[in-house]
Amino acid sequence: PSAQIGVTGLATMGHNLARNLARHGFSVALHNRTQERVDALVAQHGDEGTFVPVSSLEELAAVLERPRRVLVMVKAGPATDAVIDDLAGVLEPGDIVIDGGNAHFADTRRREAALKEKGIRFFGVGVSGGEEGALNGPSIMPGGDREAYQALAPMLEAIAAQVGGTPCCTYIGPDGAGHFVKMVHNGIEYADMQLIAEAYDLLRSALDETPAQLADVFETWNSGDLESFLIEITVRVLRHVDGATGRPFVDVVVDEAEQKGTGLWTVQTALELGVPVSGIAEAVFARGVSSHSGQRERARGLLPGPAGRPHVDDRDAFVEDVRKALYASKLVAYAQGFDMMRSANERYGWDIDRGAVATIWRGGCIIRARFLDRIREAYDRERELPSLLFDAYFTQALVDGQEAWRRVVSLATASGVPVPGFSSALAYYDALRADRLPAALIQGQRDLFGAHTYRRVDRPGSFHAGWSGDGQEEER
Ligand code: 2AM
Repeated sequence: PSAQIGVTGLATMGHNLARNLARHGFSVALHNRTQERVDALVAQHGDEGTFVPVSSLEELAAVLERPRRVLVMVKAGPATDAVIDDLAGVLEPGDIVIDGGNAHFADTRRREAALKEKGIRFFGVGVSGGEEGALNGPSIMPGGDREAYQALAPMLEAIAAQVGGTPCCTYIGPDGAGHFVKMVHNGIEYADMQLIAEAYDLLRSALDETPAQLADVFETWNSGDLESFLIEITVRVLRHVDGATGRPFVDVVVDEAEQKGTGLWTVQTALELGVPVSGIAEAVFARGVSSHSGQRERARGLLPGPAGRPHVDDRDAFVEDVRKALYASKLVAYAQGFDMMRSANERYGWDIDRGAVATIWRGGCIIRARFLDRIREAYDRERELPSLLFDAYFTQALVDGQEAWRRVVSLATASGVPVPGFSSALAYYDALRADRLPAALIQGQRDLFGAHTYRRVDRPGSFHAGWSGDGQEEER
């Protein structure tokens, strides 16, 4: 028997991707460290396509068509390194190893370089959409050698989600570019979730309405610019009633948000690249604050704030203000995330096409949304657009929304409702558009205590002011 692709690592994601491949007519060799997973897949789903079970990596290499293609779906980290090492021992130059796990892009860059020395072509592939997506169509972000991609494209594009006949999979760039884009996707997801949560919190604080009633608000929003998977599931969560108590589900869940670390990676990377991703960072920090239960407990009885609900005269106008504030803040968060890709292109010599990324995020992944069509159009209009905020469509949304955004942040702040996502997005917006920033003062401070020099508005050069001595400015 022979197979067109092998999958090693048949836990949920590997299992479902293997089935997805088989359902699309590809013959799939199945391997797993413990044989039971192979046998179980064949027993339960063997009729869905052509599976070739194998019991060693040697056997896997023997049954695969050349160049061999092996999708590695084992635990991220040392396990992935171990399996890649073992594979390198049984593969030949020209073969392709694909890591479809949640690897850090720096690890992918390292692995790609190491395998290249052996002539093995390594792909780091971001796969978004969870279990369900893996089986029925994820968003796929492949990074690696462009020529090798030709040998993968038919398979990856077939199993990806499809939107209007376009697969949610496209070549992203060399080495770590695919996993980088997946990481940014997750960072944006953190920001989007935080902003939706702030909108809910404001509505809940200001209006005398139940979560189920507020679900109707989000449902209405879901028929406009905000239409997205995340708003859709927000409606479902808010409508959900706890079986045991009959209370709204959101009220029985402990309000401490957990995280697995991709938000952290995004922010760490952004700091290194020097890209201000305040929206993503605030979202990561907000989860952190929520989890500091000890400090929250003590603060609750100690630190004062305004009493009572935020005061709202016109309920419908307020709801519309919150919608606009959410949209504007979301726009900032996405603009910041896409800015990371621009910066990574410079740093790593990639050529990530941001319009193409928006296109493949329209389906299969967690942040899939109507909004991504607008982003794709923005990059169609100007491929090297420096910020999404400068695209005519989005600028208009900010013209229409900025007053509402300010009212919402003001009301929240005055009433003591925390809106770190909304307010930091607005601060970023105002900093970008400011005539003068107090950075000039900071430059003066730096020059005074450390002779770090400053530039002048009226002539070129670097200068150091005469803070001591004769007070004469000198050019440095
Ligand atoms: P297992 O079924 O034998 O545990 C997710 O944990 C997947 O990664 C599983 O398929 C698991 O195999 C595999 N895995 C984890 N650590 C591994 C390792 N060191 N070598 C090979 N496979 C590993």
